[in-house]
This record gives sequence, C-alpha cells and structure tokens, in this order.
Amino acid sequence: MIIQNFMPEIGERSVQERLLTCLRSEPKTLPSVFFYDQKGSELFEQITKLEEYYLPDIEIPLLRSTAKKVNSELKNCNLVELGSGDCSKISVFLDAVPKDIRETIIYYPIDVSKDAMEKSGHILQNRFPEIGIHGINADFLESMDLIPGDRNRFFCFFGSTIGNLTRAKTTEFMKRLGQVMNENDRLLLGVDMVKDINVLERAYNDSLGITAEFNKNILKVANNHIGTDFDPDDFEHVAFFNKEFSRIEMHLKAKRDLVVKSDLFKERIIFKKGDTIHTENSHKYTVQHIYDMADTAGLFVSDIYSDDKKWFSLVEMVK
Ligand code: AVJ
Repeated sequence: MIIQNFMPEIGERSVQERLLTCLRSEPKTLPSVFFYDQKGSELFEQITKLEEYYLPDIEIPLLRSTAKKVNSELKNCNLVELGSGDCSKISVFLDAVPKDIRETIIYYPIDVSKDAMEKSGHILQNRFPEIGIHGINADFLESMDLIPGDRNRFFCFFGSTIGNLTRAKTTEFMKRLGQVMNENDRLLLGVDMVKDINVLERAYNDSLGITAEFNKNILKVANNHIGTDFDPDDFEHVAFFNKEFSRIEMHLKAKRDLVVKSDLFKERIIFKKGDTIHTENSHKYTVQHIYDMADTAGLFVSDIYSDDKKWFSLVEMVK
C-alpha cells in the first residue's frame, strides 16, 4: 500500500478564521465537517446503530447486491472511492466481487484524514491481499483528476456524503466529475431518497438523544478551536425536513439569551432566546433530482439500484 499526500498544510489559524466567520454570519452556521472529532466520530458510530437511523441498514445490503451486478465492470479498473473514511463501505462492496476480478483492481481511496486512511488501508489490505491500494490523502472535491486514466476508472461516492454538500457545491462537484470522466469511466453514487417525512425526521431525532448529543458536540469542538465558552446545555437540538430544499436541516437553538465569550478574541457572540446555529444539511433525492444532477454533469444515468422500499439508491452514471 502506498499513500500520496496532496493536503495543503492548513494552519490552526485558518481553521479558527473559518469558525469565526461562520459564527459571525447571519444566520449563524457551523460547518458539518467539525462534527467529527474523536467524540463526534464515536457518536456518529452510535447513530449508525440506531433503530431509527435506517441508512446503513439499507445501504450495506444494497452495496453487496450492487457489487454482484456490476462486478464485470470492475475488471482491470482503477477503483476510486471519494471520501473513503474507514473503508467499511468498500470492504462490503469488494467482498461481493469474485476474487479473480478483485485481483485486477487497483483501489484509490481519497480522504482528508491520513490517519484514518493508514489504519483502514492496512485492515483492507490484510482482508484483500490481492488488491493494489494507492491512497490519496486529499480533499475529494479537488482531487479527482489525480487518478490515472490509463485504465477504466470506477468512481464510488457512498454513504450519502454528497447530501451534506450545498446545492452549489453539488453542482460544482458533479460538473468537475463530468469533465474528468472518460467514455469508459463509471460513477456509482449513493443518495438517500425522499420518503415519508416522519421516517426522515425520526432518523434525525432519535429517542435515545444520540443525534442531539452529536449535534451539540460541535459546540465543544468550537470551544477547543477558538476558546469559546459555549455550554451545550444552553442549546436545544432541532432537526426537520425542509421541503423546499428537500433536505433535513440540523440546528442548535438557544434556550435563553446568551453571550458567548472567548479567551482568544474580544468580540462577543450574542444569542437571543430562539436564535439558531445551522449545523448540517442532509439532502434527500427524487428520481428527477438524480436525472437533473446527471444532466448538469453531462453524464447519463445508466442504472439506479435501490432497495424494495426505494429508500436509498446507488446511481450508476456514465459519460
Ligand atoms: C454521514 C452525512 C450520511 O447526513 O445522514 C447523521 C450524518 N447527521 N445524523 C447524514 C448525520 C446526523 C449523515 N452522513
């Protein structure tokens, strides 16, 4: 296994600037990438096991059944996974691909976290010694053109991660991918589908309150970076389906008037009771949205693999 590093050195200073800019903006926001410190990643892990959080329960068997259907397309390919994380999804996917095909694959995980990649890459390599692994430590939005086009490329973007991007970012991402892809390349994109609003809202308002804790943990992450004195107990977890934008939105709502101070800067962050911090969007798609997305990218939808209830889809696109 080799890992190539393309991450620019992002100083703590610019991380602080980013957080401050978000908290100064109106309405206030905190970017969802900041959920995932050690504690946040543990809480997310717990979310994936919740009865109400249906996504992994559906996506994992779907990864397996889809891998079986597309495995002939994987022969001699560069298998690129955008945002590979802990490699658990690709592991399920590859497990359903016959060994004689796996032997011909070179896997290119792309992720911002070098630690996660080293750790999960080794686990994957032990499980599938026949696969070449070439890790790319980079932001997937900036790095899809780093993958050699000497062989057919099979791009994977699992886990509904695309759902966290804004509409504008999604368009930018799809356009770039459309430019990078060649005639023989393919894309397999995981998207969570629009469904009964109660099912959607329950998935982000679980009865054990784990999602609430996950949401509030972002305030502790902010405290660690910018020395603020946010008390998570001063905020209420709010998650609802915004029909107009077809997305679950998560917010933190101030339970009372608050003044947040920091050791690092003089300015105060003022909250009136009921003011919110927008922490996450999780877009949900219709078949129409899927075709529109392909259109923007100059790609064609060649297949949509879904579960029986059509709750989640793995969309295959070609140029
Ligand atoms: C990891 C982005 C797929 O949007 O459902 C889970 C994150 N947020 N519960 C999602 C999340 C609240 C999750 N993704």
